[in-house]
Amino acid sequence: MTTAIAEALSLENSVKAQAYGLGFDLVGITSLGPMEAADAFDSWIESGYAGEMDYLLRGAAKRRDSSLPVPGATSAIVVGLNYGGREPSGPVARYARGDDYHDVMTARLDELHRWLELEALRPVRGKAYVDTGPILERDLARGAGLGWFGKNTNLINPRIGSFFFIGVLLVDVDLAPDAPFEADRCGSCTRCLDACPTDAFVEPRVLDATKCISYLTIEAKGAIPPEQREKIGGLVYGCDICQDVCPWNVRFSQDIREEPFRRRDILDGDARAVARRILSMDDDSFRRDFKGSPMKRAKRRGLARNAATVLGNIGTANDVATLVAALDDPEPLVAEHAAWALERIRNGRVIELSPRASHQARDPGLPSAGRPPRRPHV
Ligand code: B12
Ligand code: SF4
Ligand code: SF4
Repeated sequence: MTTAIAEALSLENSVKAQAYGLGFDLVGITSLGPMEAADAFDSWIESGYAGEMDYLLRGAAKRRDSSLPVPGATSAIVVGLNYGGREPSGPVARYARGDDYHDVMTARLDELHRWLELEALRPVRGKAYVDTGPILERDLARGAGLGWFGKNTNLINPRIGSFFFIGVLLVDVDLAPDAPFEADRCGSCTRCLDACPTDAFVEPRVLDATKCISYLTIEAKGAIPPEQREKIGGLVYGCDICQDVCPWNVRFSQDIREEPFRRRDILDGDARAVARRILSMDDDSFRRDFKGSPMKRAKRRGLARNAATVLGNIGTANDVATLVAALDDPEPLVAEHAAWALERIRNGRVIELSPRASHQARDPGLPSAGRPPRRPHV
């Protein structure tokens, strides 16, 4: 058999063909062991950039060495799945507008695992991870040749940009690794660093997550620090700004091809419409409308907090009634952010006054500048 034919029939190539057949856009293989980014991860944690994401600390030893999460595993099959960078930007980051990517991708990686067992004719010890375990996924993906670390910290692939999820299947099968992606294709560009509204990059490839809007609107559980609220602008959940400006995305972003990632109807409309809808939800409607959505992570209280913040930034007098009702939210966190938003509108952020809105703005129950908010008189 010639080398070319042997290569074509190799297990590695069959694995890749199978993964592409399952719908993944990128596939590569890397070997497990100490991670190249281990030191960078340690100093990132020590600097406090992880904020309250304690789960990152708990699995730290395994993150430093990818052979530890699954005893006996020697290889990682790393995949990328495009989630549609060509979709217009909006109040909810693209990755979170449809069904939960963890579910979509884990099911396919499990299928790949079962296929590999049939192919290997033996039980294969392994586990699928999609943002669900103690591994440095971007580092593994770079090792498997999927792309380079952009200065915005995202993994960028020269063919599809950075709007893709990473998934990993760790297996106890020795697979020949692909060449790592060594080049840095950012060059002298600094667009992402310059565009970040919260100045969250300490230096290229180092993100102070505690300043990142994605962290503030998804991971942070308590109040958004008042000095950060204004910078959140119209973003209700997550942030795509440092990816939107990236020339690799401007040029190579893809359309959505996966139906599950299409935007849910509940997220139709502009930022004010989405924020008003979310702020008016009770626990039951939240559970119904966000069933199977990654946005569930923030819980109703987190999402309502974000929605109130957004209305404080871009709301008009037409949003006052929704905010006043939120002063009675069972969650004090939400009520406090609604009061902050009302105060902002009251203090001159009122942009336009429809006849109805001016009536609402005269509501004696509205908080006025310099005074704590009062409940509306019923
Ligand atoms: C914690 C986390 C976050 C945190 C922190 C993000 C961060 N940059 O660290 C927050 C909540 C802010 C976040 C936000 C987002 N996240 Co996130 N997140 C994670 C998670 C769970 C862990 C990441 C982690 O370990 N961070 C710690 C730092 C140290 O590592 P890192 O950024 O991964 O790697 C960098 C360092 O190692 C550094 N480095 C390596 N060697 C060296 C050497 C030197 C000298 C230096 C200076 C640096 C350096 O470069 C790497 C890349 O920049 C991963 C899933 C996973 N298990 O890996 C998803 C993950 C990284 N997130 C993802 C996504 C999609 C997002 C968002 C785009 C979502 C959104 N639209 O809101 C944003 C992007 C914000 C951004 N600019 O990074 C994807 C990224 C896909 C991709 N193509 O890169 C992942 C991989 C999830 C997934 N399975 O798809 N996320
Ligand atoms: S996701 Fe938004 S806030 Fe976070 S680093 Fe990128 S631009 Fe800045
Ligand atoms: S915007 Fe420029 S510097 Fe930032 S990740 Fe993209 S190419 Fe790199």
